[in-house]
Amino acid sequence: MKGAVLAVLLLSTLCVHAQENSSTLIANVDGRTIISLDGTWNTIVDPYETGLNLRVYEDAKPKSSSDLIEYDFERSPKLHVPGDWNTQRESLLFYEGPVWYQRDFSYQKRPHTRAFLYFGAANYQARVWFNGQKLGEHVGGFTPFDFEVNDLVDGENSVVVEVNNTRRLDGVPSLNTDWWNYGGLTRSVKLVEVPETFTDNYFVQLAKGRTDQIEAWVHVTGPAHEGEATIEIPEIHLKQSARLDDSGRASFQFPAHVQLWSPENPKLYKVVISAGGDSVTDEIGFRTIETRGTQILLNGKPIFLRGVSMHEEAPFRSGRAFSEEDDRTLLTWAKELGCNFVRMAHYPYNEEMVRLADKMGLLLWEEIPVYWDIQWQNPATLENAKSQLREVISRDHNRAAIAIWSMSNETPISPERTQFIGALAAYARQLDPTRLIGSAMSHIDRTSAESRVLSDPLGQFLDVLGLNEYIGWYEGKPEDADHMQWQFAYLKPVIVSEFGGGAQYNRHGDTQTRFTEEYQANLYEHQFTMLGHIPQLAGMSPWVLMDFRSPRRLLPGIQDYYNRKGLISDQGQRKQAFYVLQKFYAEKVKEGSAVAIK
Ligand code: GCB
Repeated sequence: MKGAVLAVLLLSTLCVHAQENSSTLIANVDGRTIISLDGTWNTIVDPYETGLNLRVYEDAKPKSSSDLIEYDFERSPKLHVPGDWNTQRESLLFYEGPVWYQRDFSYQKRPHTRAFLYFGAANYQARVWFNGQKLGEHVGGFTPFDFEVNDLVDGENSVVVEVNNTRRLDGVPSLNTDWWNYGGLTRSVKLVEVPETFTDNYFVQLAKGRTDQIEAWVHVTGPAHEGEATIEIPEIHLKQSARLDDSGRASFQFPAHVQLWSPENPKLYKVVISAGGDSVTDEIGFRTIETRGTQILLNGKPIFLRGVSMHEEAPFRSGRAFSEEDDRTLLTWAKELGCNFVRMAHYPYNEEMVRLADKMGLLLWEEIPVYWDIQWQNPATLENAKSQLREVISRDHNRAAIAIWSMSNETPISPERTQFIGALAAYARQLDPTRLIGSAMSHIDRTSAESRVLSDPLGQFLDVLGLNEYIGWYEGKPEDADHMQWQFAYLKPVIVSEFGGGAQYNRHGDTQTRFTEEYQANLYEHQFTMLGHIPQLAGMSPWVLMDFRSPRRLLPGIQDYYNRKGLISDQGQRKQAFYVLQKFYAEKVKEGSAVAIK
């Protein structure tokens, strides 16, 4: 009983600290002086969350042999950061609960600088202590967060993080997902050093619908946030300054004659942002993205999005992808398919992957994990979804690759749901008025055997309608697609954001035998016939690039806890459908250039 009371008291004080210490989220951390805290961390698996009572965050050592300390980070097993714990230790494959991470590092604060502890992501909830002091907490498994550690830095430092991937009914996502709930410090951890007054974020993009005008803002934080901020693009001899207002924000609007970014010419410019003594450099591409009627326009011209959906899953070894090699392998496969577009389902991926898409010329759909059913009526759940949205937009809003912010995936229709996602869409537009807003929808009216209507009222808030449909897999036979007619309640561009079927690599049979490569390839062919009958179609992203782990996929010998709808196996083997889609996209490119020539 005493223990329980203590735990409650302790928890309430911890919560207060969390709010006190919340701080600015630094954009472009790799443009800063950083000390990488990646590598080996000591870890304590703590299924009953005993560590809180034991105060493991103090990382104490017994001073004498009579001292009772019932944990020892140094002698505990290790895990690599970044990385999920599930695929690093066999006993943790299905583990959901708290794990304590600890590591030491040397760092002495330098005069006139500030230091922030920055986490690329921790799934799902993290509580952070620095030299025994609580810094704060973060909820949401796929977005970055940081804490200022200035006054706590002390030469030899100890960081303790409790990461808890317990699924929560009120969470985003909630209890049920078709992907693995990889826990841990899944992305890099860094100590970021910045001047006392510094630019924490900036937005430098073409004005909506203008290919000759940049609209920008710069935000400066710190004791001396006055004077001017400057944006320079040396390659075009451009230098513009603007006054910082009382809140440390400067707004810009100026003409700029730039080579436009596109998948064919992913041109990036070096951009230098300075204010006071601080300066940070980025690489930014310039392009416009809009809709006109049922078309998507890139740089004012219609574009068909030849896409593929994917997960942030590591090729060859499974687990959460995090390395340059993982990212490059996945995006290179998309390129090899002939894609100019990737749907990053169902949550924000690592920043490096988005930056790589910028360089490789792939347009992106980036999504937050508002997936299936969540607590639409819970204000805290909405706040949670909003902060995940804010964090990803603030991280990636300078990437030319990002074309679409997706609010959600396959949410069941109800007034509360529509209001919830409507609020998210409005918030996204306020944070970034330049991107398109989308969502993947799957609740469809069957008006007859051969006609389907997408009338989800969510459509009113969107620029592009995402349609997920599984004709030939969850519904009917692949051939049923041939005569299917689609109608849409909103005259907006449609992206068929998912279709597909399962196939185990090298499993063969006739086109009617489930889980064979032949079945999957045939399904794709019939889908193409159907897609040809959708006049509003502006793009597609079939499900899915590579097989991925999912606890919902139980069929032994075939699924073995993998969703097998990949065009490529988890071991990198291309299935027949890969080549079928590749051929289809090659034809699309030919058609596109024929139209352009006419
Ligand atoms: C869907 C979901 C996706 C699943 C997929 C499937 O509709 O959006 O997350 O993995 O279907 O394979 O069932």
